[in-house]
Amino acid sequence: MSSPEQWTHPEPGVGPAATAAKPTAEQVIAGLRATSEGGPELVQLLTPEGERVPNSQWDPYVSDVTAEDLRNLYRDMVLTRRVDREANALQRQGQLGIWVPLLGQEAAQIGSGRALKPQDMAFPSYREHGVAWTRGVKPTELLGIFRGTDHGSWDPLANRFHLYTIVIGNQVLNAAGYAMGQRFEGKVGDDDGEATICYFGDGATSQGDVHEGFVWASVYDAPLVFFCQNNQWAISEPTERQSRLPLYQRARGYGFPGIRVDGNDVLATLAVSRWALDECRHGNGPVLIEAFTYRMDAHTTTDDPTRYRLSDELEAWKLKDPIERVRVHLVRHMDTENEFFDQVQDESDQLAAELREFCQNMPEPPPGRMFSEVYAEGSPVLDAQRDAYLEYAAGFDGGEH
Ligand SMILES: Cc1ncc(C[n+]2csc(CCOP(=O)(O)OP(=O)(O)O)c2C)c(N)n1
Ligand SMILES: [Mg+2]
Repeated sequence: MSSPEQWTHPEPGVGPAATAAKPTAEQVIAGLRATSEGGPELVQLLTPEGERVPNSQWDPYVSDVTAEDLRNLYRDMVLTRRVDREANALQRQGQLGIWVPLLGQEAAQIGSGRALKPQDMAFPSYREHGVAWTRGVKPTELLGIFRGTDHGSWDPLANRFHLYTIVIGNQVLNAAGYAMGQRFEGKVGDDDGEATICYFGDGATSQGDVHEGFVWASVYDAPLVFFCQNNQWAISEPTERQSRLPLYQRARGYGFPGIRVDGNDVLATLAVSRWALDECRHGNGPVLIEAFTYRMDAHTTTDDPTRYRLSDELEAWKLKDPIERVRVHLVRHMDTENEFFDQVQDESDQLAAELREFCQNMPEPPPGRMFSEVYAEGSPVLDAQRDAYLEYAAGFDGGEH
């Protein structure tokens, strides 16, 4: 009989084939528990206890990071978390239709987002509020999507940050096409080259779109960093239901490098993302990064994770909190005083107050907007539908319902 270990990560030629083994209940639980371990291949520069791990391969990519820079990364993560918590509360108060929490994924998003250069392009899924922050998208600009009043109110080209994509994995095709364009237009090849980064989840790796994106990007050497945030869950499905191999190892089958980084370590994520983006901008793409992290809250505000996962798993991951380890490191090793932490706290209070104020006073969109904002130009059929709808809507009090 295969051991739980073999069942979870079978090696070729060792033990029975994974597909032939029917797991026992104990093996299933052992497999689920394996989610808390990143394995020996995990790149980590800052331990959960806030200690720096020297690493000759990856240190050069963050050797320029000063205490001031690390404080800024800390600030980015705290503000991002605060926006997330506030928006979550606003949904509970009926101000938003739904919210998608990023709690726990701050380091994966800030580390990779801050590795981007201004000319790079990013394609998010729907949880990338931290990456949005690094691309200069205002937190208030995210709210319309979750209130159901728009599909995102930022300019994707100006921010170099595409609109959110709810259809799982679809943005991987968009990003592959975009990155192929960067290649065809000669925008790769040196330090000033362009690169694209595409965010998706562990569950998305089971989608055909992601496979197709991997194939196209690979055979056209597209400058594309596939950034998979393995937060261990796809709603209620654990990663063990997506793959028999650690996800980063899938890259090998497509012919490009794959690497697993501690997604709760902002420094390691920054280092690995800088390397991957650099490879891409010099023409050596694509690259797959698996950021090993954990979704500490529900999938969305419509989900109740207590129905499908054990609370001790969450407790174990709390000890690996992405923000706490940086805080400890700053205090112990970088002479950071309480004054700095208080200041970041004040700033986050202010940001939360602004978000609340904005959300509570968001104007209702005019009834005709759904017709004017979808197509570049109208059509006789659409115009007729709009006119009929506006006439119907005008029959109600105030003409708005
Ligand atoms: C094509 C498609 N199928 C199903 C869904 C429903 N759905 C929304 S999120 C989700 C799970 C995604 O999990 P993962 O890729 O791990 O991303 P995470 O939400 O954990 O960030 C599913 C199945 C969808 N949005 N699109
Ligand atoms: Mg997931």
